[in-house]
Amino acid sequence: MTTAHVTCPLCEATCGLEVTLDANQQVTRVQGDERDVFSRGYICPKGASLGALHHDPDRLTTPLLKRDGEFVEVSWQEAYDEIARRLPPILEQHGRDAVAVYAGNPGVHNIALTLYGRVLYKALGTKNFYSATSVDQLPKHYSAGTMFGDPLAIPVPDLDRTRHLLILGANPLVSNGSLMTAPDIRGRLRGIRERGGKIVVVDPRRTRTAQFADEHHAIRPGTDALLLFALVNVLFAENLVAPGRLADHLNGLGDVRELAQPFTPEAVAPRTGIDAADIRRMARELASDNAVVYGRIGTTTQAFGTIASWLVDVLNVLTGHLDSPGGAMFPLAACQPTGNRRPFAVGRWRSRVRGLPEVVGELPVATLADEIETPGEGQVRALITVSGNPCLSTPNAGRLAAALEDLDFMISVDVYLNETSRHADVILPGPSPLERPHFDLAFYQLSIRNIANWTPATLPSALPQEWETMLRLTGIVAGQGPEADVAALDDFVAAETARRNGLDVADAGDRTGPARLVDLLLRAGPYDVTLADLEAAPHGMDFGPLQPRIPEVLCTASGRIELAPEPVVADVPRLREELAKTAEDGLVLIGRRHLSSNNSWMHNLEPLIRGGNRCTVQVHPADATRLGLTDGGLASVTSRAGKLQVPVEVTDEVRPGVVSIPHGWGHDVDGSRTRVARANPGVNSNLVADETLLDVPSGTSVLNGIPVEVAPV
Ligand SMILES: Nc1nc2c(c(=O)[nH]1)N[C@H]1C(S)=C(S)[C@@H](COP(=O)(O)OP(=O)(O)OC[C@H]3O[C@@H](n4cnc5c(=O)[nH]c(N)nc54)[C@H](O)[C@@H]3O)O[C@H]1N2
Ligand SMILES: Nc1nc2c(c(=O)[nH]1)N[C@H]1C(S)=C(S)[C@@H](COP(=O)(O)OP(=O)(O)OC[C@H]3O[C@@H](n4cnc5c(=O)[nH]c(N)nc54)[C@H](O)[C@@H]3O)O[C@H]1N2
Ligand code: SF4
Ligand SMILES: [Mo]
Repeated sequence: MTTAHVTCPLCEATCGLEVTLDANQQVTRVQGDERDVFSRGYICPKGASLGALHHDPDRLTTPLLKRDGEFVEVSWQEAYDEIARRLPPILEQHGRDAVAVYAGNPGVHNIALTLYGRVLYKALGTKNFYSATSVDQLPKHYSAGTMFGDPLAIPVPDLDRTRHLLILGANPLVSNGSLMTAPDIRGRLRGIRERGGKIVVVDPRRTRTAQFADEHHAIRPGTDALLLFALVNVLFAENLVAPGRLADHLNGLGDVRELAQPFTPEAVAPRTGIDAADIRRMARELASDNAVVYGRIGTTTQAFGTIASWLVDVLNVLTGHLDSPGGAMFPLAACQPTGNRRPFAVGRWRSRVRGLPEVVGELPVATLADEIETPGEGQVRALITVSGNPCLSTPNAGRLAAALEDLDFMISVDVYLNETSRHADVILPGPSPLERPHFDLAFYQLSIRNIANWTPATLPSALPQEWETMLRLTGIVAGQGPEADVAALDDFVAAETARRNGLDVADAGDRTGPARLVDLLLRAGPYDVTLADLEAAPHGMDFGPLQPRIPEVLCTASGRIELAPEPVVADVPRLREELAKTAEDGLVLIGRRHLSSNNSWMHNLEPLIRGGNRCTVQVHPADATRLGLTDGGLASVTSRAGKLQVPVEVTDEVRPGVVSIPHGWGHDVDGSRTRVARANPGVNSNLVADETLLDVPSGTSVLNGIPVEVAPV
C-alpha cells in the first residue's frame, strides 16, 4: 500500500488529496489531505472520483485513427505519420489560418498543455484560435485588461477577511469557486458569518449559495449591468464614493459618475426585478462595511458581460475596497505569467465572416462554424481540439457538429472518444491525472491566498506525456516532420523561458519538460523558492494572505486605473437602449451546474452519475400552469438556433419567466465510446444556445438569458 499527496486538477479549488493505492496500483481510497496548507482536508465528490477516472475502462490509452469511418487503435508512429501526411499540405496550400484550434477547459488545469500548448499554437501561427474562454470568463479579461492594463490582473474576493460579500451570478457552493481559488467555500462563507458579516446573492435561481446567504435577489437574467450601474448611481448620489488611497491612482472618476446618471434605482427596478429601495440599501451596505463585489458565469456569459464585469470592479474601487484586505485583491503567484506586460489591446485582427474582434489572442468560438462553412480565402479546413468538447459546450452545437464533418482533417488531443472527438481523424490521448505531475499555474494567479504546491506523478505513464505530444505536433507544423527531436525542442522552449526571465537555463539542472519550466518560473518569481523546495513540501507552501499591489500591478499606458476605459464605455449606449425597452414577458433560458458534474466530461464515472442524470428543465410553478407543463412530463424547448426535448421539473427555485437546463449533457450520439454517459445521456442544452447572441465588446456567447419557447410534448 502506498499513499500519495496530490493536488486535485479537476476544478479551480486546488484541493490537496491523499490517494491510497494497493500493491497492484489500484486506487483504493481518495480523501482530503488534512495537512494541505490551503484545503485542510476538504474534498468534493469529483475529487473523490479521481480513482474512478484513472481506472475508467473507456479512457483512451492508445491513439485512434479513423479508417473508412471507423476508429482503429494505432501506434503513436502511425498516428503521427498520418498527421504529417495530411496536415502540412493544408497549411501549404491554404495558409496558416486554414487550421483552427479549439482549446478546452481541462488544458488550463494541466501544466503540459498550458506550457506547451502555447508553443504549438505559436508555431501554427493561425488567427483562428478559439477556446472555452469565449464561453466563459473572457469579459473579465476584457475589463481587467482595459482597467488595469493586464487581462490576467483579475482581482479576487479576499474571502477570509471580508465582512460583506455580494455575489452575482455564481454558485460557489456547487462550483467550488471560479476566478476565486478557494478550497472549502462553505467553511469560508461560514467564516464571514462568524465574523458578523453578511452574504448577499443575486441570481435568478435560489441556488445552494443563495439558500446559504443572508439575502437573495432573484434578478431577471442579463440585467446585472443595470443593477450594478444603479449601485454606482446611488454611491454618487448619496456621497458614498470613497476610493481612499486609490484616489491617487485613478482616471475617469467623473466619467463614471456621468455614465451612471440615467441608471437610477427607479429606472432599473422594473427591468431587473429588484426594488429600488433594496438597491439603495445594497449600495449603502457596500459602502459602510468591509465589502467586496464578486461576479461569475451569470455575469460574464450574458448580453452585457463586459459592462457587468467592469462595474463589479468599479464598485470595488468606488467603495475603497479594491486592493485592500477584505476587498478585491490581486494575488501574487509564485510563478508569474511570462513576458508581455504591455498595455492591453483588442481587435488586432477580426474574424473573416462576421468581423468579430480578437480579444486576448482569440476569436469567439460562436463564430467557428461560420469560419468552417463559409468558402473563400482563409476558410478553416482543419481543426485541432485540445482538451475541448465544443460539440457540447458551445452555442448552436448542432450546427458546429455538422460543420466539423465538412473539415478536410481534424485532430483531437483528448482522453475520451466523445461527442467532439468522434468527428476527428486522429485522436491523441494523454495520461490520467495520476500519471503526470501537476502544478496549478493558472489558478494560483486567482488564489485567495498565495500558495504553491507541486505534485509529482503518482504512477508511471504508459502514454507519452502531453507536453511531448504538443512538441511532436509543433515539429510537424513547423515543417520538421514526424521525427522532430522533441528533446531539442524542449531545450529550446526552456532556453527561451530562461532568457525572457533573465535566467540561465542551467539553473534548472537536468530537469526536462514542465518541471524545468516551473523551476525556472519559480526562480524568476517573487518568492525565494525553487522546485526542490516545493518537492520537499508535499502539502504545499503558504506565502500568506494577499497583499496590496497597486500601483505595481498596473500596466495601463497611463500607469493608473482606467475607471472609464474607452472600449467598455463604447458599449454603454447599448445598455441605455436596453434600459429604455419595456420588459418583455417571454421566457429566457439559463444554465446551472451540479456538484457531481464537471462541464461535459465526467459523466462517464459511475460514482458521479449515481442516481441518474439531473438534466431537466426547471420551470416555475406559475409558468408551468400557464404553459400546461407537468412535473416529470416532457417539454420541447425551442429557440432561434434549435430545438430539444427534456423532462420538466416544476420548482420555485427559478424565478417566473426563467427556465434552467444544465449544460454538458447530450451523450447519446453515434460513435462515442463513453458507456456510462451514454446510458445517462441527458440533452445538450447548447442545441438551443444561439450563436448570434453575444456580449458585443468581447464576443462572449450569451449562454444565460436565451429567449426560448417551452411547450408540453
Ligand atoms: N450552456 C452553457 N454552456 C457552457 C457553459 C455554461 O455555463 N452553459 N459553461 C462554459 C464553460 S464555463 C466552460 S469552461 C466550457 C467548457 O468547455 P470545454 O472545455 O469545451 O468542455 P469540457 O466539458 O471541459 O471538455 C473537456 C474535454 O477535455 C477532455 N479532457 C479531460 N481531461 C483531459 C486531459 O487531461 N487531457 C486532454 N487532452 N483532454 C482531457 C475531455 O474528455 C473533454 O473532451 O463550457 C462552456 N459551455
Ligand atoms: N460541480 C461543478 N463545478 C464546476 C463546474 C461544473 O461543471 N460542475 N464547472 C467549472 C467551470 S468551467 C466554471 S467556469 C465554474 C463556474 O462557476 P460558477 O459561476 O460559480 O457556476 P454556475 O453554477 O454556472 O453559476 C452561475 C450562476 O449564475 C446564475 N445566472 C444565470 N444567469 C444569470 C444572470 O443573468 N445574472 C445573474 N446574476 N446570475 C445569473 C445561474 O443561475 C447560476 O447559479 O464552475 C467550475 N466548477
Ligand atoms: S473542489 Fe475541485 S479541486 Fe477540490 S476535490 Fe473537488 S474537484 Fe477537486
Ligand atoms: Mo469554465
